[in-house]
Amino acid sequence: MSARHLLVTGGAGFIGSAFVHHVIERTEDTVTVLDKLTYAGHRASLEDLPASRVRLVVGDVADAAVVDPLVASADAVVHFAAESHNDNSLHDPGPFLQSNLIGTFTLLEAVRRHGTRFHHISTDEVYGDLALDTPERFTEFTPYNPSSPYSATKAGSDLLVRAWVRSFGVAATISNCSNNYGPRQHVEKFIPRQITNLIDGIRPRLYGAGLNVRDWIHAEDHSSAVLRILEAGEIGRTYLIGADGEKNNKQVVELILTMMGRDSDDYDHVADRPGHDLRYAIDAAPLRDELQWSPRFRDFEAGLAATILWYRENEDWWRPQKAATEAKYQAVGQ
Ligand code: NAD
Ligand code: TDX
Repeated sequence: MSARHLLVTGGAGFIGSAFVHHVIERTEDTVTVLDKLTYAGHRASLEDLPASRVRLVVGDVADAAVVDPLVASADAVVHFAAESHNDNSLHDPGPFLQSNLIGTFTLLEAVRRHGTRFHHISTDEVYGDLALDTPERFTEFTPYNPSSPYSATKAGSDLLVRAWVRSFGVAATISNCSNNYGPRQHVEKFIPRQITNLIDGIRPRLYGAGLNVRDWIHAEDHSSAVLRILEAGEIGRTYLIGADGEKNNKQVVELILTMMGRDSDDYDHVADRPGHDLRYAIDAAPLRDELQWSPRFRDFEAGLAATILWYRENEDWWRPQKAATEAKYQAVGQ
């Protein structure tokens, strides 16, 4: 495939930056990142990439004047930018409506004007949750049933994309991925929070009983799936991305503790998240069978060990956010 120019929104965030690294390693493409650099965006996450192939534009996806010329000069748009943390959405939902709904709408209008290929990044949380101990998993046909303000705005953004495909013929695909882990994830999220707590001598914090199940996938595998969909996905389709990584939170915290040389019961139970989804699980068969995608990180413990090492070796990256993040949690008993 010949070199393209990609517009990657949210490319200074956790998964967006993993995707930009993946594209630079695996293709000849050039990339413009459009990122507002909110509390979750890090310039440093793009620092080691070649300036001749990656440029960062600091701006808001909900600002049509910024978005329009960037879309006009791109061959395809990959839309990661969003407010992404459930707990934040429970305390202050406003920014989620603005970035996730108005931001997606603004991009859709631009790709409609310019006839640009669009890929929308979404989450399995749009489907609500599943019971524990059933074989049931989410598929592209599972009805939408979001639980939190965050997942409701992601569900709304997916529906906008579907409507723009059907009503205006926009050339879009959607992917709904399960929980990501890996380097450069904000310390507000479960795995990096517990790793950096342990580095700081703070006991890990488990919401409720810790029996909630998440289906973990490495951010690099999410990235390879998105690239594959961009290259070979069917326009109008929704693809679910997952790597058969179901684990409950208690198991994950115990693994982190053991890997970091502590007793596996050296953690505290704290207040549960209101409306806390019980279980997510993805059936990624169409992605594997139709697009021949498969994950590279099949061993969760090995991926987790590498992630722990990354946080140990990159304290400069996460330290500036740590105290304020913990203070926010402490204020609500978590
Ligand atoms: P993140 O919070 O680490 O990064 C989000 C990025 O978007 C940040 O760089 C931020 O500055 C930027 N951003 C936010 N609002 C913006 C705006 N209005 N304009 C421009 N930039 C803006 O999030 P993440 O975990 O990397 O998630 C990226 C995407 O993947 C999101 O759409 C999220 O819903 C989706 N997703 C995440 C997961 C997960 O496990 N983290 C799983 C499935 C899907
Ligand atoms: O300190 C904690 N203790 C704890 O038990 C934190 C921060 C979380 N948890 C629990 C809540 C969840 O069951 O761990 C699980 C994972 O929590 P998060 O990292 O906040 O992720 P989650 O709410 O599952 O959502 C993530 O996956 C889907 C991403 O943040 C979303 O952006 C994505 O859409």
